[in-house]
Amino acid sequence: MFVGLSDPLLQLAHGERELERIDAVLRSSVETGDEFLTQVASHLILAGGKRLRPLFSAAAFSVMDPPDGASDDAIKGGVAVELVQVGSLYHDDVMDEADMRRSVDSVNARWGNLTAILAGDFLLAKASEIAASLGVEVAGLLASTIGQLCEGQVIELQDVFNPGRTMDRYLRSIDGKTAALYATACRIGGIVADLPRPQIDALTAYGHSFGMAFQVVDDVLDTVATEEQLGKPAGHDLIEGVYTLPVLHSLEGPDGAELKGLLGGPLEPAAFDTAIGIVRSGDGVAKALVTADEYVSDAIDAMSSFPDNPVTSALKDTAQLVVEQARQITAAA
Ligand code: GRG
Repeated sequence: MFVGLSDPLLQLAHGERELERIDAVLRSSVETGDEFLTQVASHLILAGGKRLRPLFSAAAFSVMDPPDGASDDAIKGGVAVELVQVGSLYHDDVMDEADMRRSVDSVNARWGNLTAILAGDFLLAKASEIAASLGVEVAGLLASTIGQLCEGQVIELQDVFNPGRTMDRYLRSIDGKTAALYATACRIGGIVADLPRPQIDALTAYGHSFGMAFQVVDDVLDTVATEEQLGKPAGHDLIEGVYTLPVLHSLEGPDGAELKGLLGGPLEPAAFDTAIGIVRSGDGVAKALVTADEYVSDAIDAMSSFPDNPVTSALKDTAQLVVEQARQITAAA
């Protein structure tokens, strides 16, 4: 999913080289004396992933376009963020009993829940170790971000199978579970570049708004995209009782009462087809995409205090692409 979203960052002068550096540090960070733990901890890292968050750390470092690109510390900071991302996916797949991730078996499907939880913990520990090597501020920031991820996930959990879920609680949940990590990826790049505080805050604001747009679009795509496009089963959120923005808008639409009658508990296959049909055919998807557009505008505005250069253009282009891709997939669905 989100094919090509990293392209603007990879097309920068140092982009491909920075991706290679990120991958090398990422792989070596999960090598242990225990062959089995190394295999399990590397599983999703080797399976793929866009590495968007570490690429953001590198780009944030380079926002004034230094000739040599990102420093080793910026790469390490990005790797710490990616390890949190991957660790949270291990845990998320246990919670959701998911079988597939990054188009391969999930860790829990291959080795069981206990191994997946422990390996996820191990990835968080490695992330913390790397963050600590970058100083107290980065270590504290990463720790509080892990806390925000958990808070966002807990808000979501409390609202499972609740058709009365409010948009405010939906937004608070995605703020914690997704936007916080993008904000931190950008912030770490700015911190290790020793940028002035207002610039670090502007990068953080960019990452936060980008992350909000990203998750809204991720939720739209779960509703409209195919299993092949997603690399995991489609309509998963609805099945799991996670009612996201397109569903919440549809509940307020003309077929809202019928949809509400179907939701609130596990769905039989026929009821699932009806429910997802209502969401796809109404204006809930379009309304959610308007919200995503607003966050993209906020992300671009946050970059306005920086000079025009290839790095700032690439960050703005990446934000634009999130919603453009979603509109293309939605139009073709
Ligand atoms: C253990 C840190 C920790 C947290 C526990 C399980 C949990 C609380 C949080 C999970 C939050 C979660 C899974 C959010 C979804 C984030 C998301 C949009 C993932 C997909 O990101 P992409 O599309 O995936 O960037 P790739 O594979 O490219 O990295």
